Amino acid sequence: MDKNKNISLEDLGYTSFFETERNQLGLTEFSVARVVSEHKEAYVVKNANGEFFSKITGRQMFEASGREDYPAVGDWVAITEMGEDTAVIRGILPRASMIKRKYRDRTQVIATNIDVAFVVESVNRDYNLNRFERYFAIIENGGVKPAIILNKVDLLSKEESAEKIIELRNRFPDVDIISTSIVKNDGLDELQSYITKSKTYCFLGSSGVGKSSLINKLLGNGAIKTEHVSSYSDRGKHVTTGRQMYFLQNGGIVIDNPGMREVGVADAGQGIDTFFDEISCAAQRCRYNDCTHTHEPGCEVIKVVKSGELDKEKYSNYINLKKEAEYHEMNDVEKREKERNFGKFLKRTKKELRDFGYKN
Ligand SMILES: Nc1nc2c(ncn2[C@@H]2O[C@H](COP(=O)(O)OP(=O)(O)O)[C@@H](O)[C@H]2O)c(=O)[nH]1
Ligand SMILES: [Mg+2]
Ligand SMILES: [Zn+2]
Repeated sequence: MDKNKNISLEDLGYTSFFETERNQLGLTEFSVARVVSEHKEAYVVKNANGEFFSKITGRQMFEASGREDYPAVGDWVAITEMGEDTAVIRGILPRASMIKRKYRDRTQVIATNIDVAFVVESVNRDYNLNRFERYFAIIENGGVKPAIILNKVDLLSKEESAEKIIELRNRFPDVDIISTSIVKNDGLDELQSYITKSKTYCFLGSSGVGKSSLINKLLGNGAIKTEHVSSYSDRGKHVTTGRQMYFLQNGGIVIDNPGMREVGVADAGQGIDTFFDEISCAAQRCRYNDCTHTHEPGCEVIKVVKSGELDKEKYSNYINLKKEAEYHEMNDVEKREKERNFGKFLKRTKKELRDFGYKN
């Protein structure tokens, strides 16, 4: 813990944005610290005085109405230091950005106050362009800049990986792409120099794509350091969520995440439109205001797909993501109505099929 004694709040990502908020909220009597890891009902927070094992106050827990009201990795919190390494969290400073996803009907905050989110995919297992877009939707929705890391390029020939990169460039012309291999040490310098001092970078992607391996390489000293987490283990069982912030030699701040199987875009309707801006632009010229861009006459979106200006895959993924977000936006009555209609539709179809002589 002592090794970080000289670190300043700015080194941890503190900016005038947070200072202004802190003053406006009258929190100047408290110290501020950044949440570096999340455990069961507890957090490790860090500031110039060191790291503190912290819990939130009962009152704050009482006031929290949803998951978003609890601290998350990346948050700036007002604390009361209770001793050399324990503290009480009094409140969360407003967030400059927040990445969240819908998971089993709940909203989960993945990380906050992020500058850039790297979406990592490896070239081998279930490589999928649509998944990138799913991540971009929640990233844009949170006010964060997305970037792509294409990892494990050692598993492809030079030609194959060049082809993959061209495909990515065509599909995502506005997103930075870095291709890497921890086996051949490819692209690691590029990644290192992409990361700048006092900015925060979040690594997202499925389990096994190499997020932790890449962060280990960036840390440059072997295994991911977890000693500050385990040093608290004598205080009871504090299960980590696996989200953890690391500080690089060059001053960059990175957050590792456990792999995610599902990336629900339910709350990210706005993010979908922002990311697919060429579609939203065309959509403004559609004949009908409530155009779903699937079958309507005078639909400008369908027109750009037909003309080849817009990638067909990209279009169909957009429609799918929008449907998913809209379904979640519907209230329960509407959902039941929709399901009932679908049930009727199935019944009708089955009857029609029977009338045609089908058995089922
Ligand atoms: N061939 C190859 N394997 C890699 C590369 N990066 C990571 N791996 C391996 O992929 C597996 C999963 O890596 P890990 O960092 O734990 O993935 P995470 O779940 O995204 O954190 C490990 O066995 C790594 O050694 C790479 O660039 N090339
Ligand atoms: Mg990992
Ligand atoms: Zn339309």
